[in-house]
Amino acid sequence: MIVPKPAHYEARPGCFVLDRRTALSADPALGDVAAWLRSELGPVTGGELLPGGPGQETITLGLADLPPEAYRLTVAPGGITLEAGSAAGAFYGAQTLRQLMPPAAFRRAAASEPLELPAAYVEDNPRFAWRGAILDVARHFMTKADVLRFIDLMAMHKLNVLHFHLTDDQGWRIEIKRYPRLTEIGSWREESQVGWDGAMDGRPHGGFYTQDDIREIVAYAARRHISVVPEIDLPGHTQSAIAAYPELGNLGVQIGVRTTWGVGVNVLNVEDATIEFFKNIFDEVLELFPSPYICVGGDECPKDQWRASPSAQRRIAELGLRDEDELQSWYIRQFDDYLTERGRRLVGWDEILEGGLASGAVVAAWRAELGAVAAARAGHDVLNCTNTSVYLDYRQSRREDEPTPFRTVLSLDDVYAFDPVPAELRGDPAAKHVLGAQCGIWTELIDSTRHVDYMAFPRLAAFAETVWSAPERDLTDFRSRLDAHLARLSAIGVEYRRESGPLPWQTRPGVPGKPADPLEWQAILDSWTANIRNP
Ligand code: TNX
Repeated sequence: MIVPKPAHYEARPGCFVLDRRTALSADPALGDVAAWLRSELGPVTGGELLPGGPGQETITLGLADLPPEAYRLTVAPGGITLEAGSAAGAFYGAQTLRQLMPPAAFRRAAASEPLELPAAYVEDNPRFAWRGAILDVARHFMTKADVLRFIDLMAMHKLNVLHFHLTDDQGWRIEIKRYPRLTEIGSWREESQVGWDGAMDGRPHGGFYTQDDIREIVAYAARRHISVVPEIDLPGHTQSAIAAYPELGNLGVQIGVRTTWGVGVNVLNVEDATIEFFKNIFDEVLELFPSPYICVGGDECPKDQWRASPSAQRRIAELGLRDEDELQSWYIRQFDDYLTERGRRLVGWDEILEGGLASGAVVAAWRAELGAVAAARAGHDVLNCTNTSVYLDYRQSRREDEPTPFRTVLSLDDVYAFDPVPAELRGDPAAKHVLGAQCGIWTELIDSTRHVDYMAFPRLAAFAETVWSAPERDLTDFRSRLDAHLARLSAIGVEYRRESGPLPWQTRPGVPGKPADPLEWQAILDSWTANIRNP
């Protein structure tokens, strides 16, 4: 019934009936969790869930000597007891408690049926400390309200890190006071590519979060025990910044915010002033995001412009570097030093391994499982973001009526089969470097929250189980629990993908998809293998 599957679940006789007279009392240290439960359940029960008197049926929240994210939940006919190692554990226990209720408990209105919870005893503790989702709001902007809704959905699945991809070639989404043109110019593009045959939609797209919006998102997430790791991608994926401040680029000419997808050639130049500029950006970013981890991207930086640039070549000579790859590595190190001095840890995509890296850096490994294996063996902490297992922008089936398909098929069952510890590392002491995993919602082809729902659910539920639950997999058991879970998602209003019947999905009929060509895909994987194995 519960997703992700708890470590231990035991059904017991009888049930607890939640109604408007139910009381709630909590250890003062768990006040926020109690407030969250009251705000979620109040509209459903019609009651206030205040601390009760003797004899009143009560939900009791308390602390116990358990690991911080662990909890113990006892549901009995006469009362509910939730004990946890910390507020985080209590929050996860409260999520489980909610899942013991009927789907009507996920609506924001009084339930018309009695809210019966089957008596049970649950013990739970996550397998990994880092349970993330990457949300790309750069390719397509997502409103603040939709981001908050997504955070709630993450919390429901016991995920605890939002990797917030805030900047890319196609849009700059975070207000930086010192450089207002980043959002004035960089947050809008003239139009967007819609499929893979060169068609454009002919209408502007944009949006950004003010610093107050960001503070709100961070605080909202924190109350749900989710930390927000911002990503300011560099030195590639920066065309929107270069459009706003052409002096950051290599060409010295005015270019626009990018309107097409794929890896862009317009990358930052290597001037001191440019590095200073981005450090100034990070000064503001660090003020907004208390996370100890800050992502500087580092992925997909084509070196063409550096090869052609006299000043980049001068820099290579001055620093005695071998080539442009070492220049990229030097670039990342500037930000590694900057972040380390400020007590933060750099996170970067696995390309940052090429050319050497400071040991405190965390590698977000995305290129098949190769990146994760290489990073862990090199002694770096790893976030496993294996694209072939957990990139939820990839198509879900070969059906003709799927939305514009992208890359290879990644079905619900494929995601469920993922293990954050790559097969090659099992039994290897380097496996301890795997902090956890992150699923990816990249939005080149996902232009609305409805579409995010369709791509993320229910695959995100399968992903959540891979990071929270024990490594053993039982697909039949997962799928039977998922049936109950889909009823909850429906009650919330999540437009998840259904496996049968017509796919309710066609925002843009007639956009041809690019068929996933297995040979082309294999060629990409082969080139990564060559790069990662022999850097
Ligand atoms: C690769 S993941 C990218 C993203 C794309 C994604 C599409 C990574 C470091 N780079 O820029 O959006 O593939 O699946």
